[in-house]
Amino acid sequence: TTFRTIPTEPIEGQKPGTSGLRKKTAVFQGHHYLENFIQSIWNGIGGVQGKTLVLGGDGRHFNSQAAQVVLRMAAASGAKKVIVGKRALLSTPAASHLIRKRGADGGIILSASHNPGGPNGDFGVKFNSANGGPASESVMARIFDATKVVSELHIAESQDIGLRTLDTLTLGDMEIEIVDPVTDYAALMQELFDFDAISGLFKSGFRMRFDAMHAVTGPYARTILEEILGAPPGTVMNGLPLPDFGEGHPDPNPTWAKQLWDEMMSDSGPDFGAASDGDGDRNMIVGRKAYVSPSDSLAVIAANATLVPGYRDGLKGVARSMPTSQAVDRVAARLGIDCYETPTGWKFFGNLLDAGRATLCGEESFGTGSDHVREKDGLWAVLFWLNILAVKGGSVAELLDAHWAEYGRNYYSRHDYEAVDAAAANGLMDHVRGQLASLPGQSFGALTVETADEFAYDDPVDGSRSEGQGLRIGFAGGGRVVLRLSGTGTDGATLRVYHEKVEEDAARFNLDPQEALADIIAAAETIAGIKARTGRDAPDVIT
Ligand code: VG1
Ligand code: CO
Repeated sequence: TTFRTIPTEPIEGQKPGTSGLRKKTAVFQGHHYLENFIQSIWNGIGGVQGKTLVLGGDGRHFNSQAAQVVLRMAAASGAKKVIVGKRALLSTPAASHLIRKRGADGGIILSASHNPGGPNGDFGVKFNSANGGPASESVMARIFDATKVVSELHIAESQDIGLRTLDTLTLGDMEIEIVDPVTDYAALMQELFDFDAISGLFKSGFRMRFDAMHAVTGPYARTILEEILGAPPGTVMNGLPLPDFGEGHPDPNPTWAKQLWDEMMSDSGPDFGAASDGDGDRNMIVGRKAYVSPSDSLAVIAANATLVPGYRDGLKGVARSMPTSQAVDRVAARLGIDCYETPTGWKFFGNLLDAGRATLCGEESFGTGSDHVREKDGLWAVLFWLNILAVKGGSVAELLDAHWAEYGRNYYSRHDYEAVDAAAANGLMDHVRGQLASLPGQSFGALTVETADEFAYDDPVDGSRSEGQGLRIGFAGGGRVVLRLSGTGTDGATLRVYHEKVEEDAARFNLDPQEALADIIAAAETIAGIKARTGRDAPDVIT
């Protein structure tokens, strides 16, 4: 094998966001774009000489070609071994598990997650550390610094490596082990959950639909739900991974998982519905005519965790991202365990999980997970719900009602304004930032502002500080508005406005969240001037 050193020049804008580097596919296919970034990862982490890496992706357009580049560049920089999923596929949680199980030094996940794929869609590269989780902010900063000075690429000259059969190959001195992407992950799920109880549930006639959205979870869901747990064939819909996700937007929410949503909202719908995103780390949970907001899902899982074998001994603590509703806080208070509030993005949970301070984590953006891996995990959350329902009996709606009766309901909704002019979005944030000092004490209708600040996080484990993590406005009675700009979009800016309101009156537990939150939504508009500044009458996506 010949190794070549190729001169290159830094490419501007290779700054990783909330979850790795995400750009239009065509940008990633540009001259040296991917190569520069991969080389910068190696350079930023002090090289890959002698290291073992895990590699896989969500199967989107350019996944296979990009995987070949990573293999050639790992070999040329002296990596000892790369463990790669067959056909270069691995869901994000499966990659996280594989890194941990094999004691690898890290991993590359080729994914733009919930963003659309295809030649006109998005591509992405994530780097995970030896704990299996997204690399910390400081590691990502070193990688970004490396992109600014990268001057040469090291790459092996070789034919494409065949990744279609389980095998162990070599490229130069580097070993390449091709593994089944599903096997180890399915075994982990079997350790955590009561598979007998869940298969009993399916035997009893319980009907489920799982929408894999033509993304990576198709093979995982078919193996686990249909083959191992005995759910009837056809339980998994859109189960064939496609490079463009069937021209869909692989984001499991009521807007993009419309087909599943419509089935679940019908009187004759299945008992239980779920969906996952491009790379398998998100989940949407929905019962017959009963949508479970991701924040509520986290709270319900926390409240019922000891019903599940892997969590029988209880939770060490819980953590949620700042914009996630405070429903889980009430459960933590009742359980007498700590509840941490972190910035958006899974990388902030890693230290809490590693230090044994938190067992469960969640985000309002359809992300739930635990210390079984270091990523959010879509199918894990689905199995958690199935396990709870199998033990408790009853419907999703009944489970939710019982939860609210016990803890109260945190009404919650996120409004997204996508592809907004970046200057206008920054102007809006500045406009709100400028009011933070004067907002407390002001009233908007019946609401009075109690607190207003820009969220900064002090990591209790390593002492690092992360500033500028979202503007938050707290009202008397526990209501909140949070505003932040997305770190995963690839078109202009995406404004996210998060609304929350606490309801303790049982007679008001079954309102439409948009109605229940109307005064909070109106206050956000008055404070931020969203319509005028974005030029939009309404959000693009409401979750
Ligand atoms: C979004 C979500 C965030 C999530 C991130 C990655 O980030 O809001 O909660 O961690 O996506 O998820 P942002 O910066 O666009 O709000 V995934 O499944 O796209 O890796
Ligand atoms: Co994802």
